[in-house]
Amino acid sequence: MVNAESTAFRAALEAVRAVEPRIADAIAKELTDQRESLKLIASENYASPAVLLAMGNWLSDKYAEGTIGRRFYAGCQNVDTVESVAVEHAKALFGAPYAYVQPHSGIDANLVAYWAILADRVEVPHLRKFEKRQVNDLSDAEWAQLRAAFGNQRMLGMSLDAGGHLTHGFRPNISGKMFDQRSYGVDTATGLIDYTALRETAREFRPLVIVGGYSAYPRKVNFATIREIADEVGATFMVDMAHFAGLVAGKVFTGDFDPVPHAHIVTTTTHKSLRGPRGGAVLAQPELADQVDRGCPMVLGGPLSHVMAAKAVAFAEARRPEFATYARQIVTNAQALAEGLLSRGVKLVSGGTDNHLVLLDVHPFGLTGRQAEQALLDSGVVTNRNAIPQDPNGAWYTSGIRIGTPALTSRGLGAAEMDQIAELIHTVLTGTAPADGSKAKYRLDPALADRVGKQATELLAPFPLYPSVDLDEGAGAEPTSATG
Ligand code: DSN
Repeated sequence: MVNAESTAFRAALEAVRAVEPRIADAIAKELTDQRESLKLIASENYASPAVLLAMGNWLSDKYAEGTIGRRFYAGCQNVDTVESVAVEHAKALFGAPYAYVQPHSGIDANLVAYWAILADRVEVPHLRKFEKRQVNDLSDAEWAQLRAAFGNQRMLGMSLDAGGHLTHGFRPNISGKMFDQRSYGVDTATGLIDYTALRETAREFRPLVIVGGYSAYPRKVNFATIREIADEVGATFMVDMAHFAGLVAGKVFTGDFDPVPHAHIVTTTTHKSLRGPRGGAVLAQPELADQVDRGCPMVLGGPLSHVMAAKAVAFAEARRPEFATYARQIVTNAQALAEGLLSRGVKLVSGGTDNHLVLLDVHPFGLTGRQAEQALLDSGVVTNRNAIPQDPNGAWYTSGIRIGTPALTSRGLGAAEMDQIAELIHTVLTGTAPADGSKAKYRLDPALADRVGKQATELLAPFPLYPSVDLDEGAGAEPTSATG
């Protein structure tokens, strides 16, 4: 007998194939590729079949701009139910007084939060002068004028090379245009956040907003300390917990390391360590709730009601005790991976990890991050390059490789497999050499890459991905885990 999940996905693909077979094929191929890939990208995961299936339906057909019970469209009663259930789960999961589950992504969540903070703290005059211009056409001087109109507001965020995110006030992102930004970073000797320097910068710079959180910092953050600094200088404290939301939900980060009781406002994505659908969310203290509620249509387009349904399912899953076990295992695995790399002589930023990610410094191998990333990919190991503190190779070529354990932990891999993965990574990095004086080209013996690729496949074999989903002939196994 074919199980229900296989039946559901097969039926969906059949319906798609009848209209555009290339799309059905690409969807099916993505499952094959994900199953075969040793996925170490720190920001990716595998959502459960229940989460995935909650998205493929007619909730997508409904416009629901506005908020629960106060929409710009009629007939939103079912969207109200979906959004209310998602909010109820999010509040309970994170112990937050208020939750907003409409953001389509982490960037959207951050923009909602920034506008909420500005609206709460600053009188924003009408920007008639710039109305007809494309924002990208404005010169730096004009941006400075715009900021002056906003009250020349300042943001203090973690520097990109220390692990901060583009949306924390950096040039290529709108946040770097909206705010006059300054960065805090890490102590060069330890690789840990320098809270003393952060405090000094905050005292001198007097930011409106301090942003905590990161996308490539391998340690826990003391949010109680940063809140104390924010209070001292009168800043609003925002935390972007996109990367580690699963560790907060799973109660790995508690007390001073849980951002929710310490920050005025917390943003997140729902698809990384939290293992939900691709999307975002905002948690806030009550004084900011009214402004965050205006996120759509102030900042966001119509809510993706089908994705909010999937968020509700994912939050419900994360409230189960097994999710806490999963979250702890993510960290156990990251620490095992770090140990395995350190014992083979690989240099790690900060010398280890407290969370879901490990940041390798590949400079001692004579490689850039870009060369290392591509050589690993050739060998079936999927990672991404990342800047490291004071990176001599900049943000494009970089000197780091960021690896994370949320996805492989979802598949069921444990500490023993992490040590084997460390061996594979070390083998590839020692077997790769730069070529032609280039920061991108490299030499890697194809036989070595092939051998490592086969070992990666063997390593994954006992841990099938979505075992309950069989798109072909077989029946598929009965669901046994979050990924089915
Ligand atoms: N793209 C995400 C990451 O990989 O960290 C953050 O936006």
